[in-house]
Amino acid sequence: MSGKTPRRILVTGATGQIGSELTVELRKMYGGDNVIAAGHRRKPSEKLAKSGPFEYVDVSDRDSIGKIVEKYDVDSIFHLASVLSAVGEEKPQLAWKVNMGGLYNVLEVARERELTMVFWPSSIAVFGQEATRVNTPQNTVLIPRTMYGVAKVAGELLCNYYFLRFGLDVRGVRYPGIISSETLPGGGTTDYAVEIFYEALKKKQYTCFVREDTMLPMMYMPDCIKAAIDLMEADPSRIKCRTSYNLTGMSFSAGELAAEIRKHIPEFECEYKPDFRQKIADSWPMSIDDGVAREEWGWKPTYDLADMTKDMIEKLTERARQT
Ligand code: AKB
Repeated sequence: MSGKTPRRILVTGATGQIGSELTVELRKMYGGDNVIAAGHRRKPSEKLAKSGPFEYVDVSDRDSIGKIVEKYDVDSIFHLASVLSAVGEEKPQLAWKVNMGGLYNVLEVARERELTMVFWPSSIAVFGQEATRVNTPQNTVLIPRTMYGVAKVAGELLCNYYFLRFGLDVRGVRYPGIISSETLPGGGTTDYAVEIFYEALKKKQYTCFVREDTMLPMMYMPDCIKAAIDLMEADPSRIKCRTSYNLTGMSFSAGELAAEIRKHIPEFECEYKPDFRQKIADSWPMSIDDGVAREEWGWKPTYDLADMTKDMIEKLTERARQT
């Protein structure tokens, strides 16, 4: 294995929920010019555009990735571009093309050009109804019923293959739902856990698209970023799992989240009108056992439900004051 650290990084999906914040953090660590942000359709935010290079890349077109890798002499890729679970159920063909095709293209570019490292996020969507839903272990049956989950399982196996067969230093985590204050998620099943904050502050009311008792694993963005960076910085000898590591920050039901928000906004009311996303949520774990990540590379989340809620409300309130 290389054992080398990244020097010049390409981030795909840089305008997305995770990418927009991870890129800025990586630029602080490696220097603005050494982290190339790549998006597809969405325009970059001012922060992203001003802090370093930005390029449009279609991950389903291998040449489009190869050209940028060549142009900037990239040696590592954080490949975040992805169609999320809810949109993936509406457009399964697109989800396969972007999620599976995109990953394959990134791994091929990395293999051909002998890149140093690849980071790729998997998801709790790899699990299906056959897996234990409470404290779901690292190694269990993976029979997802969404196209998003199917592509994540196939992607995990592909990453492991590129590591074993070509020695590519590829690392991944199974992210739970991510809660963030900078960029809204788009098209996921866990999006309600972000939308609820915006609506609570704006309208004091939210109609949630999953049942009140729906419990899912979640994580606050600072922990999400810390996980990606800690994993990529870990000595390769500590990374025993090359599919993807289970990871979690906290677990709560939609009703518990609403109750926590009500501690800050007492007039807030939440009603529950489940739609097609309920079925997806019901097939995912309620909580995750991330003991292997903790043991092998020292994973430890910082935020629980109370800390995250307080921080989200402070950040969004401050932003509203400034605009
Ligand atoms: C989604 O809801 O699709 C994502 C995920 C859990 O992977 N947030």
